[in-house]
Amino acid sequence: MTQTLPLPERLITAGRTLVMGVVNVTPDSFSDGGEWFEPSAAIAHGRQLLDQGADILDVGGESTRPGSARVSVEDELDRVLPVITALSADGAVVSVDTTRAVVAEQAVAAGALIINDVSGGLADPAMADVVARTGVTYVVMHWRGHADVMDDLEQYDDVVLDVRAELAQRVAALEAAGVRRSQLVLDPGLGFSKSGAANWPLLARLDELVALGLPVLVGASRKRFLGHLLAGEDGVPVPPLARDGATAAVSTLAAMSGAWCVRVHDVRGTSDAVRVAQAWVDAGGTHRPHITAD
Ligand code: PMM
Repeated sequence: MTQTLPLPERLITAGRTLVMGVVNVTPDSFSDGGEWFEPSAAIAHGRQLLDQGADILDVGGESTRPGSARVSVEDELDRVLPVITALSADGAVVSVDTTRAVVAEQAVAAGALIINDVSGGLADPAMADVVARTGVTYVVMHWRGHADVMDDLEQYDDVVLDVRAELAQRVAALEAAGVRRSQLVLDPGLGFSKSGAANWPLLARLDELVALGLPVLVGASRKRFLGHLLAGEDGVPVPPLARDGATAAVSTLAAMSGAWCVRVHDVRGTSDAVRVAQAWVDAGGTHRPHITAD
């Protein structure tokens, strides 16, 4: 049986890995903090990302930067709703990056077609019900705790097997709560309770996650482990804006490994990267299937 997410036809039939462009409406995101904080600037930024080839726009109002404090529900709603309303009205496929059920529900009412929950439903017990009732696509990311504690929750026996098992548990719990399997997308949660080295096996063995039979989203963009990889002899990580080449390289390899979608800040580079990967595959290069599953 082929799985089809509840998304517009043009995304289902794209025939390549999709590109999700990040629209952070926050004053303190780790990689583009504050640049698009005003709703009007965030809306303009979203439109620019669409022009650059984004298939999905991911609108978030709460920073997940390691160590950051939570924002209030009211502030989060004030940040994301005007942006989601405007971009959805343009015809964009919008996802809301939130761990809160009330924010997710209002975002869907404002036009969001995807709930992107970095906690995979663990942060808010009411989330599963919102996902079940709205019937939208739901990104289940691997997560062990909020930003203030996540760096202390990094113990794994085998990071790939542990992340896969914990995601499978989330899928079972969500299905038991009435969520349909065909709504679900999995995400290894790069950088979330994972130190630099732990991120590489999750990428190199992405096929083990893809083998669970659900679409997989990869969010490597500008993350710390790429900054460390590119550090000079002094060992100082390169800054977030200098990580876009590495991000595009990860996008290419993730696409070749069966990723359904990649979440990035620099849409232009990754939009090119996923097209290169698809041309390679179309010309007979080795690949693993994306989107569809048995
Ligand atoms: N990473 C961040 C935020 N949201 N969502 C998903 N599904 N996967 C991720 O890896 C992810 C995410 C943190 O990055 P940002 O501060 O640049 O948005």
